This record gives sequence, C-alpha cells and structure tokens, in this order.
Amino acid sequence: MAIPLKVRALGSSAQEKAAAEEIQRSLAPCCANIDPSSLTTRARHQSGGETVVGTVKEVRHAFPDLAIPADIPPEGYWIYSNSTQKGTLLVIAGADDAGILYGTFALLRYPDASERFDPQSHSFRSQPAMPIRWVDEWDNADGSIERGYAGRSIFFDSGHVREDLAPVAEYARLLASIGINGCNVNNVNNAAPFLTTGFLRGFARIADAMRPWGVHVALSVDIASPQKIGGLSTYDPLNPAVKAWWAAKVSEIYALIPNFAGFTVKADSEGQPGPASYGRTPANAANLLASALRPHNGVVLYRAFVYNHHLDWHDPKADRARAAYDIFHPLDGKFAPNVIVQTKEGPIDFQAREPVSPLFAGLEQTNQAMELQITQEYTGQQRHLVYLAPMWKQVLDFDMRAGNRPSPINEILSGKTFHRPMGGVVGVAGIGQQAWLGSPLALANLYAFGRLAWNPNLTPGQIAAEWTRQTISSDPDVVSKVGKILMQSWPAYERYTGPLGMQTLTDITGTHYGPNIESSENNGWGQWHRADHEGVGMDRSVATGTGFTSQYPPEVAKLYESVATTPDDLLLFFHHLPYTYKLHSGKTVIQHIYDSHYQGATEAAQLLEEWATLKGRIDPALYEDMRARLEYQAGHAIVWRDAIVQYFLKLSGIPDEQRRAGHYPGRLEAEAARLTGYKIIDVSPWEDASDGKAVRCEVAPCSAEWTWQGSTGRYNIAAQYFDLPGGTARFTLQVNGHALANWIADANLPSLHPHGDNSARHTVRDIELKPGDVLRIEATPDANDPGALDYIEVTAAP
Ligand code: GCW
Repeated sequence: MAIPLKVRALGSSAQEKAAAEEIQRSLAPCCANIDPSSLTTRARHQSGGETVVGTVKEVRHAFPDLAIPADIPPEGYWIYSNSTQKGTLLVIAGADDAGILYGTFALLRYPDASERFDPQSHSFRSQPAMPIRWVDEWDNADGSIERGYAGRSIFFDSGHVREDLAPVAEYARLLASIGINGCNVNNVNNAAPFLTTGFLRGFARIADAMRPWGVHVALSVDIASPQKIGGLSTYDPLNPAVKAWWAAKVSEIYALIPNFAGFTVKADSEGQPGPASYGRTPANAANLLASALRPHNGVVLYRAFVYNHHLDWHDPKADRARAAYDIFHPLDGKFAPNVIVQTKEGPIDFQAREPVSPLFAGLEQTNQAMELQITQEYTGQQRHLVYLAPMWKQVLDFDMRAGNRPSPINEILSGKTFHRPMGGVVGVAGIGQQAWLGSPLALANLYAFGRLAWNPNLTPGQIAAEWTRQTISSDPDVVSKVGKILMQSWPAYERYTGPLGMQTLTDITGTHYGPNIESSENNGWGQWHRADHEGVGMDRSVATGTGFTSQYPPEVAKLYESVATTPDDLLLFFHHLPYTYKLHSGKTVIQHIYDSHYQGATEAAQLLEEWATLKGRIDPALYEDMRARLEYQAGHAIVWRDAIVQYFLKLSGIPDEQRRAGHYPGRLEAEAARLTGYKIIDVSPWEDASDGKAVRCEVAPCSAEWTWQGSTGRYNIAAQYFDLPGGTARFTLQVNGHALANWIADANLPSLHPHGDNSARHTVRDIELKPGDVLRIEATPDANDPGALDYIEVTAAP
C-alpha cells in the first residue's frame, strides 16, 4: 500500500509530531548498506495525496465528510485510506495522542497494510484490550540491574540519572511501537533513595524523554520512605503524619512530572519493609499511597508477591504457592479504586512452567494486573533462546471457570469478567545498554509482550512472524524458519530443565541459571520439589497435601486435586508421586525425566541446525551472533540434561530403559586421564559435572591425556570445561602432539567455582582417529580461571 509522501500533523502535540516523523522516517530511503528488498519498512511512497495524523476530534474538524466511528475508546485508532485521481488520502485518527502513535506503528507494522483495510469503509481500527500495559525495570541507582542480562542501566549510573538520555527516548519509541504506555523505571527492591528531590528532578528528565512516545513514567517506592528519607519516626500507613508526607511527596512529583503514572510497591517481601511491621494489611499500605495519588489520577500497582521466605521446610503443610491468595483474597473489596493488585503469572516465581496463580479468580472486587517476566531470569538469562510468548499465551487463555463460567485470564485482566474499570499486564523487561536485551532474538519476547497486551487473541506464531518480518527479513522462508525456531524454544527449554511442573530445577539460592537440584530443598524459600528416593513432587492437594488446590474455583480445583486429571505437564507441581507412577503418556515418571531431558537437549541442538539453514539469507553479523549463542545453548542443554538425569538416576536407583543415563559412550573423563599439573576436584553440586568430578590446573601449564582405544574413523571431539569469570584460561586440543584447536575461556558466565553455570563445551569436528592416538588437552590458567576440565567426548562424525 502506498503512503503519500506529504505528511501532515493536524495538531501540535509532541506525540503527533513523533507520529508524523515516524512515518517520514519509514519513507526515507534508508539503510544504505542493507539490501532494501529485505526490509519490511522499505520506502513505499507516493508523491500525490497526503498522509494526515490527528486526533479523532481534529480529523473530524478537518475532514467533516469522513465517517469516523463514534466509539473509539481511549488509545484506540482508526485508519482510513482512499485513492482518487487527485491521489491518496491516508488518515490516522487516534482517540487521543497515544492512539495516533499506535495507529501509526500499526500501519507501518505490515508490509502490505492494504490487506487490513475493509473494502467498504476503506478503513481499519483497533483498540487495546487492557489499559495497563507497562514494563517494569529493576534498575538500581548505581546502574546495575537486578536480573538484567544486557549490561548496565540506560537510566542510572553511580547514584544519579544519566546525563545522556538518548537511549531512553529510543526505548520509549520501541515501547510505543508495541503499544506499551507505562514504564516503571527503578527496582522494586531498595527504592527509598529514588524519592529524594535530586532524583525526582532526574526522573523529570526521563519523563520528558519518554513523553513524546506516550510512555508514562512510574516509580517503585519503599513503603518505609517516610522514615528512611523523610525524617519521620514511623511509616505506619495509618499514621496521619505518614499520610501527609506521602501527599506532599506525590505533589512534588506531579509538579515535576505532570503525566506521572504512579507507584509500584513491593512490601513485606524478601526483606523489603511493609505494613506488617505495624500489624497493617497490604490494603492499608496500598490505600495510603492511592489517596495521595488519586487527586492527580495516579495509580498504585501493589505487588501480590508477598510471602514468607523463612518457611518451615519440615512442615508438610507449608506452601509458598499459597501465600498470595492467603494474604490478598481476604482483602478483596478493600482496595481503593486506583489500586491495582499486580500478581505474578504463577504462584511461585517465573519458573519454566507453573499453573496460573489462583489469585486472579480470587479478587473479584479489585483491579488486577498480571506480572510477566521478559528478562529470562529462570529461563536461560538470554544466553538460551526461549521465546516466551507460547507460555504467556497459555496463561492468558487459561480458563479459571470463576463462578463456573468461562473466565479466561485475559478477560479477568481486561476487567470484563468481574466488571472492573482497570487492569492489565506488566512485563519485567530488564533492558540494558547491550542491545536492549543482550541477545537479538530475545527481543521477540519484548515485542510479543506488547502485542499480547494489546491483543491477547493474537497467536504466538503470528507475533513471531510479525516480529521477524520487521526485524530480520521479509523473505517468507526466513520468516517461517525463524518462527519455527522461536516456537520450538520454550518446549525444548522446559524439557531439558524441569519438566512435569517440577519448576526450573536451577540454582535457586544463587544465580537462577545452571542446574542445582537440591538448592530448592531444606531452606525457607519454599521452591520445593520434595525429591527423595521414592518419588518427587509437592503434594498440594486438599486431601493429603497443603490444600493449595482449594484456592482455585471449583472446576479447576477439582482438576488439580486429582492425580488422574492433573495434566502431565503440571503433575509434580500438584502431587508427590513415586518414580514408578505411570503418566497419561503411559511412561513412568522416572522414564519421562530421562526421556524429556534427552529430547530437550536434542531439540536444542536442532535449533542450531535450523539456524544454520539461514546462512547467507540474513544479515551476516546477526547470523554469526545467534549461531554462536545457539551453539553454546546446545552445549549447555547437555549440561542440564546430564545433571538432572544422573541426579535422578542416583536418587531413584531406577535405570533408564534406554540405557543412556549414566552411560556415556565416547566420554573420557578428565579425572581418569594422565594428568600433569591438574588436580582432581569434587564439583558442587555434584550433578553439574560428569560423575561429580573434574580437574583444575594447580601447576601451569596443565595437561590431560588419553589414549584412543576406539576404532579408526572420523570423529567430533567435544571438550567440556569450566569457563570461570575473572580470567581467561587458554585451552588446546592436540592429537599426537598436533594442535587441532585453541580457544580461550572468555565467556561471561556466572559463579566463581566450577559449576553447571559455567560448564561450557568446545567442539572440534571431523577429526581422523585411530587406535593408539594420543588425545591431549593443554590448559593455561589465568587469574581466577583455573582452566578446569570435566571430560572430552568423542562421537562419530555425521
Ligand atoms: O524472582 C525474584 C527475583 C528477585 C526479584 C523478586 C521480585 C526484584 O529473584 O530478584 O526482586 O523476584 O519479583 O520481587
């Protein structure tokens, strides 16, 4: 469809100007070094006619003959295009300034927007499904980012708002293009310093940078601020001086930021202070802030992520999953109209799979938002490709059967189910200075978040295709291949980490990255899976367990109460079962654990193979960047697979029917090698190393040597080593004294000791070997990286 070159904004608001400029930008002959035919937003212009942007009101005034629908709700848009001999008239009419922006990006989103126009009215329209569509950043004042995997903050540095806010404006543009209207810029932890006057002035600059893109700034606040920074002796939410302090603080904020959105609160959670210190409820605290914000039309997003992280793990009835409902359900109806209770999508914490939090059906007289996590804290931290849209879509579509009626989560959030005026979704984004999310394909998650917030009826596949067309290439084969890779990634990740609803099985007291199965147990954090010699899973039934299932509306409660009706993929979230229990699939639990991990690791390797077919068809730098990432992921999926499989093999004592678990043909352990300078060590947790042991270099240079006893042939040789931070050890692989490969361990991986977090793989392909050949790894440690080695593995070259 042709977009007339002449672009006119009817009004003068910053958003209208931004919209008009955005259209012009898409028309400009762009991107000189890229093949223009590969671009979706390519120059498609037409000299006759004009493109007009404005609010519905402005457009009505300028074009009284146009039949603009009367019922376009806030932030919605209507786009009209008609060609006559005089040229094309293209009109983007927004219900308001934000609607103009969203209409503009919608027009530019499609390579051929003409398909979207209704031939009768020459128009199309859209509106957001829910009013709250925010991202939360967990940026700290010092510029670090909690659970961020893309470098440092674009907002803060060394206790201040950064001078250069150009990236903030760019981020707001990115957010506007996917319909996001709010950005909470600071971490929910340690928020007190942000309310000082100096900081607020900085926030005003952030708000200025985001305003042209319709993104409203919000702040996380510490409920103890009146005491911590306000000089009061208390922060009791019912104390009049505390109330007055908040009212004054909020007025100060609005004087600086007239379009300020509101506050996000984490209180009585993971060490943050809260109303419980005064015997008050979350409603007391939320309403305190709400009354200060109400005169200015601000809102409070009060997080339901409130739980005791010193739970008694000996108590079979204790259950962290119960906490949000137990605390918030009794408060239903007690929250002020401008409070929104913000609940994580699952009852625990962004695991690879969880059931939907029952609280969504437990608050009928309260506004609600769902918190999703875009930054991949428990899902591979952007080092693994995990497209989360399919997970979110399942959550948004899940039917709670509240009142025994259809009540999908997305309709609860949009306010439809319980007739609430406000609600929505909040995505914890974690963007940073390194290409927003660090890994290029991770941006599909940010895109999908915005698109689902706007329209939860879109499918993850559609969204993947939209994103790929706009970001990578419009070549249909590329679009379908990238879509396929994205769609396979979450199921694969779930399989090689924690299937059957066991949660991610990661290092939950540490990095949340590599495998560490027992870290979930014997502590008060409550992410228990209760694996023992006989069986695994948390019994959350009413009959014999924690009673968590009773928090769901009756039909769903019944489904999860019974082992027979609980879906396999959540079985161990709800039930403790013997390893020999037979799933709906017909497999035993233990065999499923083995099989799914082997399948997941195979699928991870396939992601790489599929990506390889894109060589020469996409931007070479992008190709190589993702290729290296997917190669790493395929190797790390093997670390995950082996950790979980050998752990459960040992614990259960039940062999793998397919004899893979504990049998690694072609694997030559470092601890069984002829070692020079290397010392054998126990790795902790033991399951993170093959057979629990590895070697570390004590007297450099170090070497490990094996004599090949297999048959003559061509082989791939993989070296599994530990790439520790704080140094770049060097490795060489030799056969009979000839160096075949050199590499340095310079990846940036977590944990300071050899661990699944930093276990990495280097593969050398297609090497000729014959019996008696000497295979040798040489390592030179560097600073804090001792060149630790787990094994080498020799497999027949395909
Ligand atoms: O997922 C956990 C994270 C914490 C986070 C907390 C929360 C901001 O590990 O880093 O703190 O949730 O959501 O409050």
